[in-house]
Amino acid sequence: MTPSLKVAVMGAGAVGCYFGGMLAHAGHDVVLIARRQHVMAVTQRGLRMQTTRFDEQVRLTASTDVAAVRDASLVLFCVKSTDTESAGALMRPHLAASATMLCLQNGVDNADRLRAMLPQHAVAAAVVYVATEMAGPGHVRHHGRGELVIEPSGSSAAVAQALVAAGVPTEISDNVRGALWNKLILNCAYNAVSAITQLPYGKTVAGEGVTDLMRDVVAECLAVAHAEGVQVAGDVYAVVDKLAASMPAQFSSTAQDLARGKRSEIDHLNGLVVVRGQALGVAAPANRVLWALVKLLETKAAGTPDA
Ligand code: KPL
Repeated sequence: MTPSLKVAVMGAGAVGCYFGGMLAHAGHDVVLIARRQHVMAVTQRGLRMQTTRFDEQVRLTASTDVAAVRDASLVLFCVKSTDTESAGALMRPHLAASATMLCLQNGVDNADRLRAMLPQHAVAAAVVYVATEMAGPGHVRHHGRGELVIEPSGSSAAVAQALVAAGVPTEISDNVRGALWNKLILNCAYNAVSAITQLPYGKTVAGEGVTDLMRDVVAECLAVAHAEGVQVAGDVYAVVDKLAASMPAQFSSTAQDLARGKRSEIDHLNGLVVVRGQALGVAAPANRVLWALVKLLETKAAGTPDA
């Protein structure tokens, strides 16, 4: 039996609700920091966790007030990559000195950016593989997977033990940078295509020429990673080939953002590869096309002023 943790979830969207909910389901004391509608639903009925293993109303607390991080020994930092600095600044005055931040985010640089905001705190990167979505306020739906790879830090061993006991397969890795790039490449291959077409992965990979496009994206990403001196963990081509089969009904988080008219993380996915490639003299034309099209769709969703 692992000791009960006090956990705060900063940015309780689908990823935060799933992992925070799994810890609450296992008996840990969890508070979700989220928007009003979501907080009201969770306060009234608990969090509905419709997972591949159970469908239950999980009891936990929720607050719109970021000061609710104050008692947490573990903060699951799950905000979008676009909001890392602003969310870090909001949390900073309230955090306990001993709190550990675990960054459950897409992209490769969030933990470094949060560390720069919170130099006195322990911050660890995590690589997240999960298919989830918010089905409505206070209701998270899980379509599959749900494993984490985390960076070694002061409390990683205890955190990993609690996560594993809560049903979240968790590995501590000395090459989290390489694992983050592996995940980034997966996001670069899938997210924009699913967002532009508003199709789930199973349908995107069935499209003519799509797997060839994905291979071009992967090759460019690997060239940029190589130029950066990153040892990309694992066989990325094999991981990319298998993802659609492991979550065929999943829409990428970028697709979910665009469908809700929200700003996506594309600048931190294909956009990051283009920018880093440019700095290192590595061309990334397939990534550039995907990035530019998603940016255009974001602009369209935001509405253009009359000419
Ligand atoms: O991270 C994801 C995302 O959608 O951003 C994957 C793992 C690709 C799952 O959809």
